[in-house]
Amino acid sequence: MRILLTLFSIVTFLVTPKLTLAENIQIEFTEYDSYSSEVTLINLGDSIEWLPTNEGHNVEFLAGPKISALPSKSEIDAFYSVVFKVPGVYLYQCSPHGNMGMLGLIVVDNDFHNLESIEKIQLSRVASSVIKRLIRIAQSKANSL
Ligand SMILES: [Cu+2]
Repeated sequence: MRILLTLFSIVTFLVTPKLTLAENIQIEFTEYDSYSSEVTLINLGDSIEWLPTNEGHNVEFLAGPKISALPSKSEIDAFYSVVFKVPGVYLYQCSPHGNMGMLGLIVVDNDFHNLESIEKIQLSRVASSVIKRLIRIAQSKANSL
């Protein structure tokens, strides 16, 4: 009987499709005028929540795979949540601190097809060098998946 049960559970394990449930990732505003996660790789359908754990920050999307359908800008010091339904690379900044390098990159489904449009964005010198660094991190994270 025990053998049958074991066999049954092995077979069940083998035939059950792997369920990938949508994840919810949290990013905090830090006291160093930065996001707690600068580069975030997620799957299609996952959501990201930005927590106003430090004052004076928000989330403003600068680029994404569908420029016409970028998430709206969040209020300063407000909780913010976005579900990502289009694969690609998204760039966002904190409106008051973007020029100082408070930026974040999100890659949905490991899809870098619109990376060029992100590299072309004209920002301050500090912001541009931060974006270059974030892109390098994203690519090395993607390669190690
Ligand atoms: Cu800020």
